[in-house]
Amino acid sequence: MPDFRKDFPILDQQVNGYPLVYFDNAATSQKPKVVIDALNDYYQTINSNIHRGVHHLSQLATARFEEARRAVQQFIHAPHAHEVILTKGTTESINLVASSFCQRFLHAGDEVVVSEMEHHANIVPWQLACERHGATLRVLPFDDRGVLRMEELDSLLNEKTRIVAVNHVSNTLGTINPVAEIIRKAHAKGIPVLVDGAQAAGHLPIDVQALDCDFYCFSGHKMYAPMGVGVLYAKEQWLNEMPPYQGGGEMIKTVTFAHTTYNELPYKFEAGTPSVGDVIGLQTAIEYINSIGLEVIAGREQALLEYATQQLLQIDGLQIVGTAPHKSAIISFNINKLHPFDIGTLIDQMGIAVRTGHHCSMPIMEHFGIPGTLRASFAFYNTEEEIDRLVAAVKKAVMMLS
Ligand code: 7TS
Repeated sequence: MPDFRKDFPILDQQVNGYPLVYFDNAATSQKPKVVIDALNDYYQTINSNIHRGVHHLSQLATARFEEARRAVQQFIHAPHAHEVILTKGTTESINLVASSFCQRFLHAGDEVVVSEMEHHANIVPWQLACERHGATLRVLPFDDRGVLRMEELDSLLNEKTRIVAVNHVSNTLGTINPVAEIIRKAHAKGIPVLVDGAQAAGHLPIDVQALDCDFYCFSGHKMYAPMGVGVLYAKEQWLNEMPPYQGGGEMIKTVTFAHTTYNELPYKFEAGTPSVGDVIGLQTAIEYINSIGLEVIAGREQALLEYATQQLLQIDGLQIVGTAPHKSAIISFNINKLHPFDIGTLIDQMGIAVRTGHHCSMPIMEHFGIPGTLRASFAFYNTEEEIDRLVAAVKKAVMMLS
């Protein structure tokens, strides 16, 4: 196995006198040097606004931007490049659909279905839309392992349901959800489905045609790309029927004070100057992932998940929150009644970065009747030795707090 760690300069540092152990990859992944270099190159050689200039740099930047869009298209197996809308991130992608799709298709008395294990970014935009249009939010529950209660989906989907929005992988429970089955069931009733792929992109292969999803959203920064760029894939048919999300430059064809006509896809949904350098960085991240191979990344992460699960369960009183049979490399846990924040603070003193709290999924905390969890989330560049250090540090923290 090659030493992937050397690709990530940030990992080689001390925190509080210890070598850094970075286990907060579900919040954001670290960036390989090739991505950092791509940003530098962009700003040092071709930085320019795109789609508007006749001049040399603008043409180069525009070409690179559109090349990056095609790289994303291939990465998710989208039929057309104009079905790839470049956004700021998952949150913006979901808000775009919740705003624009609902403006056209959601009416008083209608329903929107989400699951009980969504990130707030896949709850609140739908609540806002439901409030605006007089619709109701319905919830597909999960069981105590963190597995969706699929048997309840059929009765939840009815003639009032306008859209289903569900995550591919839960950022808190780690559950990999049966999104293909959800899509099949929804489509059988003529209902479109949005998939929040924030925790799937860069970890699982994504094929939007095989899934047949209507919308797929993800963030670059969780898959080794810079912050500030994300993706909304949407079927052309929906994008044509949806009104624009934001108004401004680039999204128009003609403007008069009496009447404005809109640009073609994808530009109709890309108002204003995009984060060009970050988009190019996203392409570099995709090339980096492809150079390693998603199957290698996924295999490494599954091995880390198994090892960490076994080792953590050796700790007295430790309970894993989220024990679905199909999981991504995310482990939420609690120890007796100790507060996650206290343990997280103590192990930070030993150089270990984990997340504590509700992880922007308060309904999951409510389900289990807990204020929060500790969450260790792994990337392929993490190691078994780092997991050993986590286990030792948690044991030490528990002793100090007990
Ligand atoms: N959906 C899921 C499933 C997520 O995990 C996140 C971010 C988002 C949406 C929002 O993504 P953003 O890039 O637009 O912010 N999740 C986390 C996390 O687990 N810890 O910090 C951010």
